[in-house]
Amino acid sequence: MMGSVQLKNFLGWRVHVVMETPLEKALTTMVTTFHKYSGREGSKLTLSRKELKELITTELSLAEKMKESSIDNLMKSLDKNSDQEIDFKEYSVFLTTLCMAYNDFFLEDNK
Ligand SMILES: [Ca+2]
Repeated sequence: MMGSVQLKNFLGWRVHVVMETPLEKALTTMVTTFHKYSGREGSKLTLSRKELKELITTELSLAEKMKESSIDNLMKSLDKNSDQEIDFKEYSVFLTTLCMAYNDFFLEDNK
């Protein structure tokens, strides 16, 4: 039924989902991907270095064979408050950076 509201149980939260558009689906993926990894060890709301490595090497094909030193550098650059964990805000900055790189590729391809 068009416009119908379904209740989805995600991490125990009751989320109302009304006919998700592609952009909304992308946002949902960005959020759920974070939580898929953040819940693996330590704090459930942040990514440890190990969780960050698992996320980027599994979810980003360009990072599949990233060197340990590159992961260290990425971790250092994302961890703005230097608590050795990547919180959702720090992860959002990472996604924004990726988004801008994708836009640059898009503009380059459409010249
Ligand atoms: Ca941090």
